[in-house]
Amino acid sequence: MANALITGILGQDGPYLAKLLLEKNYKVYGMIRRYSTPQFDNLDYLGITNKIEYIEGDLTDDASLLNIIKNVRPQEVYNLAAQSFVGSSWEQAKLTTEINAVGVLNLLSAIKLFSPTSKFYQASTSEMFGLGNDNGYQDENTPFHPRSPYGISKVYAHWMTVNFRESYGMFACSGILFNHESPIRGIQFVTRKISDGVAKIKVGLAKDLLLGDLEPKRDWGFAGDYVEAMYKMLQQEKPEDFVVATGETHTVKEFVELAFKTAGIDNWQSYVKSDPRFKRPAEVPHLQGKSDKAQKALGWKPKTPFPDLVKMMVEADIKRYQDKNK
Ligand code: NAP
Ligand code: G4F
Repeated sequence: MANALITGILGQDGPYLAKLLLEKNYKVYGMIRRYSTPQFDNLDYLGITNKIEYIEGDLTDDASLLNIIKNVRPQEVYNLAAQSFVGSSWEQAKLTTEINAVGVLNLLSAIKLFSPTSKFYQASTSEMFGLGNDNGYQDENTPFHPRSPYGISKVYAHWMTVNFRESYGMFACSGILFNHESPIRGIQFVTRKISDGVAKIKVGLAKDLLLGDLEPKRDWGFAGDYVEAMYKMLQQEKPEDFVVATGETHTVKEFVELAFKTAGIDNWQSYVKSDPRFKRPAEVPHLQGKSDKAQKALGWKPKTPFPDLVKMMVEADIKRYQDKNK
C-alpha cells in the first residue's frame, strides 16, 4: 500500500487531497500542530476524519520533522502547511517567513537526510507573480514580483524546492496554484467571507457585509479539482513545476454580485459596505493563469465553472445556518 504524508491536513486543501488519496487506497498520515482543542471540521465535512493517522509536528520545529520523516518514510510528501492568509502576513511577517520559507527548508532537509527517495510537493502560489503579468496572463515563464510578505516567503520556498531538485536530484516539485475555493475555505478569505456573509443576510442573522477593495481580479477554481493536479505532479516520471489555473478571471465585485444573486437577493449594493481595514498595503491587481503545460503533460483540466463554484459555496453556507436553526 502506498503511503503519503500531508502537512496542513486540517486546512482547506488537506482534506480534499486526503480524500483523493484514500480513494486511491493510500495510507494517509496527517501532520497536525499541538492544539488545546483540535478542529477537525473540514475533515468531518468530507467524512474522512477517522481514516487518517495523525502525527504531531510543526514546520518551525525541525526535530519534529526529522522524527516524522524517519519514522514514516512516506513515499509522497505533500507540503500544504502554511500561514496562508496574505492579509495577516504584513502584521506577522516574521512568523509567516519562519513557517512558509524556513519551514520548507526544514522539511526538505529532513527528507534529504532520512527519506531521499520520497517525492515532494510544494504548495507554491500565484501570489509569487504579484505584479508580474506577461501578456495579461501568468504561466511558468512569468517573472515573480511578489507584493506581500506571504508572496515573498513562498518565492523562497519555491526556489528552495527547485534547488533541492537540482542539487541533490530529489523528486521535488512545485504546483503554482491560482486561487481555489470550496465550502470549507477558511472564513477570512474573500470568497468564503462573501458566501458566509450572504448566507447570514439571507437567514436574517446580519444586515451588511464589510469588504475591502472590490476591483482586484482573481482566477478562482474549485479546490476539489486542484488537488488532482497535485497528485498527478507526483506521478510524473520526472519532477517539474506546473501552473494550475482556470484561465478565467473575475473581480471581487463579480463574485459579490453572483453570490447575492444566487441567494435570490438583487440589490447587493444595499448590503455591501467598504471598510478600509480590509484593504492591503500593496495589492495584486490581476491574476489569470495559463495552465497549458499542466493540461498537456498531466492531462489535468479544471472541471468546475465559476458560477457553479459560487453557487456551491453560497448554498453550503445557507444550508449550514438553516441546519443550525432546526
Ligand atoms: P489553509 O486552509 O490555510 O491551511 C493551511 C494549514 O497549514 C492549516 O491546517 C494550518 O494548521 C497548517 N499550518 C500552519 N502553520 C503551520 C505550522 N507551523 N506547522 C504545521 N502546520 C501549519 O490553506 P489552504 O487553502 O488549504 O492551502 C494549502 C496550501 O496551498 C498553503 O500552503 C497555501 O499557502 C497554498 N496555496 C493555497 C491557495 C488557495 O487558493 N487555497 C493557492 C495557492 C497556494 P492549523 O489548522 O493549525 O492552523
Ligand atoms: O481571498 P483573499 O484573501 O485571497 P488572496 O489574497 O488572493 O490569497 C489567496 O490566494 C493565493 C493564490 O493566489 C494563495 F496563495 C493564498 O494563500 C490565498 O489562498 O483575497 C482576494 C482578493 C484580494 O485582492 C483582497 O484584497 O480579495 C480582496 N478583498 C477585498 N475585500 C478581500 C476583502 N480579501 C479578504 N480576505 N477580505 C476582504 O474583506
